[in-house]
Amino acid sequence: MSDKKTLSDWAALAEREVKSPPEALTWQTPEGIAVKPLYTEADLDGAGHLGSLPGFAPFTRGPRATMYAGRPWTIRQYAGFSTAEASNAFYRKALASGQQGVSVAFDLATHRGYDSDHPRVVGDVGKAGVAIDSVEDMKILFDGIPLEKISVSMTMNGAVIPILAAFIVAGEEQGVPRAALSGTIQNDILKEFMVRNTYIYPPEPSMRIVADIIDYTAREMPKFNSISISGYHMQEAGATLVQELAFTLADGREYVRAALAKGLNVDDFAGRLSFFFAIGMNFFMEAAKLRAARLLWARTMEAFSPKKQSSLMLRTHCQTSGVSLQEQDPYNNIIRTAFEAMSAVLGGTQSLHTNSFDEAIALPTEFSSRIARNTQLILQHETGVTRVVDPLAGSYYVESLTAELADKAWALMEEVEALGGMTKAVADGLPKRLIEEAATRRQAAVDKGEEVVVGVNRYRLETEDDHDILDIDNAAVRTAQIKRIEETKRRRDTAEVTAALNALTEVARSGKGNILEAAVAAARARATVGEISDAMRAVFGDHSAVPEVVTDIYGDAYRDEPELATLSARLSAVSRSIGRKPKIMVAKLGQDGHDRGAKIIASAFGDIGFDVLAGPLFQTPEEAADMALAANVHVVGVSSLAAGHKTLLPQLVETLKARGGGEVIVVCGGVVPRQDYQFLMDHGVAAVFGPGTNVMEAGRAVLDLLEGRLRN
Ligand code: DCA
Repeated sequence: MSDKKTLSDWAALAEREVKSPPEALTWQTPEGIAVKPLYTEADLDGAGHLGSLPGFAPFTRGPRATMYAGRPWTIRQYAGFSTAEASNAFYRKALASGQQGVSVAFDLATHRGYDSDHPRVVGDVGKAGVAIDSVEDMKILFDGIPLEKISVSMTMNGAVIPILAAFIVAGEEQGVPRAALSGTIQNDILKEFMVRNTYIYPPEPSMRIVADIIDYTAREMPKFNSISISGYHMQEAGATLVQELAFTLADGREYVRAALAKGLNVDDFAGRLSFFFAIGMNFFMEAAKLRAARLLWARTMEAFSPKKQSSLMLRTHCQTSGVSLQEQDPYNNIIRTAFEAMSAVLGGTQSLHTNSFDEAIALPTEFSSRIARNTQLILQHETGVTRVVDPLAGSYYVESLTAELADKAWALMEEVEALGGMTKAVADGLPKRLIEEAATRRQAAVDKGEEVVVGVNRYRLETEDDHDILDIDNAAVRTAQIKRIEETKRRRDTAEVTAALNALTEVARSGKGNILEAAVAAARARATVGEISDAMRAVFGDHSAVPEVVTDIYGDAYRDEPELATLSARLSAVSRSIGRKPKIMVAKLGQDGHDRGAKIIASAFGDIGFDVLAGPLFQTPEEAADMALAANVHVVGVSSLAAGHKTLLPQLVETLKARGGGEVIVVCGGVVPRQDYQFLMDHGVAAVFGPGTNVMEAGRAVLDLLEGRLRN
């Protein structure tokens, strides 16, 4: 019995097993990849990337020859909350327990270049990250952490200049010259305009800032990675893996061009460009994505004719997916994160953050952080995955996925090139639109149960247990920060500060000199983050985006479903009794720029038949109330993802009442812990939609409220 079986033999056998041709088992992924139930050698025909070795271009199999066998990836947990003191204590404890690098999460006030005493950021200070106002805070943040040994990553894009400047000065004052500082600054502004929204200035001056940082670090900080070109937030905003791959690498290409335009030599900076990807639940495809990313980056960089091999090398950090975390049955998140971490490691990441299981609802507690960290320690020490380089190589499926992802992403990168590069594509809105369409499509698939999420749309618990969450006393943090700002300002030499800030403004205005260099002098003189940001604002101005909403994606997915027809009929009845379509304003308050949820709601509610007004980002409660009243809306739906809800929602309700809008129904959705629902209801919020809410259900609930108002 040695006759060799063919694929047709297999197909016949498969058909007998499942009673339909095996093609029926093909899975169409959101990337447009048809994943078949079986891969064989035949699938590798034409896959040109095979046969390379790790450590050599194009680095598909990994940037280092020995990979984790020589040195495992860096366990780098992203963290930061409340004050510099509290975050410092957290880092020191984490480092003592096995963490290997630091990664700082800043609060949204800092991200957007506001000091903690600014009236626009009352609800944001210390909430979703640590509040940093000057070098004084930065020194406390790294107190007792030897900056010549521990590499520090800082997720900062908007206020990247004052933050990096403060870090450099904190190093200096710790006795570590900047040349010895190792770490990474995110400094990736293009994806901010696309998805994350923590920008400050318009795209053009923002690109100059990126290039100035690359220039400065190339000259002065040889161990520091000048940028972390990030796809993470694209996937979080709903991008497919092909979109994440293509737009991230296209962003990278744009930064290379910006640095070259400054007159830099490609080999002087390319080796210090780094990347950052999300790792979601599509296990093999995520690993293949990292392999494809390295392959494509080498191809992209070859066009710039570098001499050094390291200029072609893609090195990356990864973070497990935040959107894959669920509020319902949250211990499932530990399992999700472990699989995602394994996938990142099989893909060959250099550094990894594993999410804590409670991050779908609040900042991680010490307990949940420990489990997240231990997930990586167990991977490194107990599973044996570190022993062999790129163990998935040669898998028919994974190699085929690597090739297919690379081809599709390259085609999308070419589309971006045809538009004139990523800055132009971003201005044109193409990436944002494609990502928002993909996000809305996915939401409809989850709501309809086509995509199973355990504990959410299947196997849901009858009752959910309460879990401890970390709640920050935002008012206390703000008071402490304001006190330190006042002290810092009292002690400094005002004339020196003014001169340094004026010099910075002049560098920004004239286009001559390096912005970061000028900012380091200002930070040293104890100018605050807000003052340094304002010194550039004076020349560059603020960027403001016009919210756009995609249409007909959610509605199309539900077109043949009776649910939509029932809802639309109810909506028409309400419209008839009030003489117009019910109008809802979807609002974002404070500095929270996470707008995936708001965009999906605006888009889906529009498709259901509501008259939708999409509010701009960064409104104060007062501004949102004024806009809602001027537009005569029936409902304001606030989307809150950055923990500002307990401060901002009550202010909105109060302002509406005070200005004659007591009738307006206020609802809230997003990352709101159950523990806070009653507080919000007590402060006039009519309904709260937590994570995992089905949009159709939210639509029904809002109609219930409207009908209730009509009856009374
Ligand atoms: N054998 C010998 N040396 C090795 C090996 C090996 N197998 N693997 C790594 N190394 C070396 C590296 O060359 C590097 O030294 P170098 O900087 O002098 O070249 C050092 O060990 C550290 O390794 P690396 O892989 O660079 O890991 P990290 O320092 O953790 O940097 C990177 C990872 C992605 C490049 C960085 O940008 C980063 O940490 N990003 C984090 C971004 C982040 O946290 N974002 C928050 C959301």
